Amino acid sequence: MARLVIVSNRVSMPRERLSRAGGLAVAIREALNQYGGLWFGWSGEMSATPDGEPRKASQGRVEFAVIDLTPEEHRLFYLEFANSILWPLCHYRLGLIDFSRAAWEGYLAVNDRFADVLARQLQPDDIIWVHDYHFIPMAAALRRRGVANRIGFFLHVPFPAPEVLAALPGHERLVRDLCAYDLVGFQTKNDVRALTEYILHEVNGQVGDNGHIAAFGRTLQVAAFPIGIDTEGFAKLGAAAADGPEALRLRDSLAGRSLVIGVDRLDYSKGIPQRFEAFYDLLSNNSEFRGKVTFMQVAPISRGEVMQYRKLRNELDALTGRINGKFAEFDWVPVRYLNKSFPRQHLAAFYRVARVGLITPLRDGMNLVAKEYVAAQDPEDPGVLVLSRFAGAAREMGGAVIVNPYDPEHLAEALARALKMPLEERAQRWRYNMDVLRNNTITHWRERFLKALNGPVS
Ligand code: GDG
Repeated sequence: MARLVIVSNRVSMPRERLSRAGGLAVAIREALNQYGGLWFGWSGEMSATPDGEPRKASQGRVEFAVIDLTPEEHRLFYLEFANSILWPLCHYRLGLIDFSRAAWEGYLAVNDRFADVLARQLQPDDIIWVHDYHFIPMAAALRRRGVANRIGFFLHVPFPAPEVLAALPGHERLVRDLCAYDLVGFQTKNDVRALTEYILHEVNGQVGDNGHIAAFGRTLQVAAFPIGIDTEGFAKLGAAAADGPEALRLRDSLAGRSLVIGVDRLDYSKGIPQRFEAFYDLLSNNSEFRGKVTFMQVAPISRGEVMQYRKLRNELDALTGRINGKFAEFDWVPVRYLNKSFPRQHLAAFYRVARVGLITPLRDGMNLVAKEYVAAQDPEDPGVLVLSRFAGAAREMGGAVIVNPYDPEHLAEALARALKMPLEERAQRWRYNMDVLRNNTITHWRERFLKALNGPVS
């Protein structure tokens, strides 16, 4: 069988805990654990001179090869182009984009340097699977170095609609480079439509049946591969955590109150301030919930070096103070705001105890937390998922209460409805969602993608 080579910005090495990990690292590690192969990317570290050879490690059937970024590459490629330009662009936040040509050139240069190092590691029949927005130009950079292997790309974040993408100087080059892949995978059909509309209307390319694209002198396939989780694994984690020490401590501390939970990297795409506002509205307009509901937001700090993220942190500190200052009683604090990460087992316990999972991103490629929340529930007495229509997961989770996160009053009403929902309806909605999760696990996702990547492109 051909070797699988995975490329992603951040590689988490064998001994690294996935405690602060985002969705991508969780998904890749679960995929590689089952299949084996090579994981290549950035070490997460910086060194003054660019390294020509990667540092290697291995664990079981998985090999790891990483290189450092120079401080300047880290600034231009990672902090500026990836996280202050592409990330807001893909999340429809044009006002937050801070474009510079130096960042764009730094992004292309890092893709070239990574392609140089990777090209020397490759064997002719390797299947290469590149992940996410950091490395959109990777296939084109590899092709320039004579790499003829099959190369697939999966975008974990949303692909912006053509009018939004067009705000990026260099958008045509970016899409041309994207067309150097054999297969481009997105989270949802919406994202597929955004690319095909761009191909049709911006560059006069052709889009055939079954997602075949002809553009820039190449043919490739584009399709939706909604990412899943290890459903049974997470369900077991939830069941095992139900009577574990964290669940007991948490239940004890709630003293019979209902728990609403949010878990997100501290990121402006996740709609956390809007969620806090909604909880404020719930308590303001419904005195019946005062003293009866606790909202716990787990939000580990992410990309703390980027200014927008520091601003968000200040905003949430202020909101927490405002809500608790106004409503807290000597024996009840309405908001528990935790700027730290927890082991997965603890998260599973928190999900299991929570009556409502409140997941309200303003835009999200998929949102794995929504899926994990559902999987961790007690089948006999499940909680309710309240989910933003702008999360990719909303396309699958038909049993969720779907909300518009931009409307705090409507969010507060949905929250009230979820808190009062009778067992029969909760169980029915949960069964629907759980069936979806069982039919589209992380394994299905990986296998569907790799099958399509191995298949012929006509
Ligand atoms: C990107 C896309 C897409 C969170 N806090 C802790 C912790 N986590 C874990 C969660 C979950 C993951 O991190 C977060 O995944 P999401 O999907 O919610 O969000 P992103 O990080 O933005 O991921 C997203 C995803 O890629 C996959 O394609 O769904 O749309 O933005 O697994 O459980 N894990 C631990 N402690 C924490 O405190 N251990």
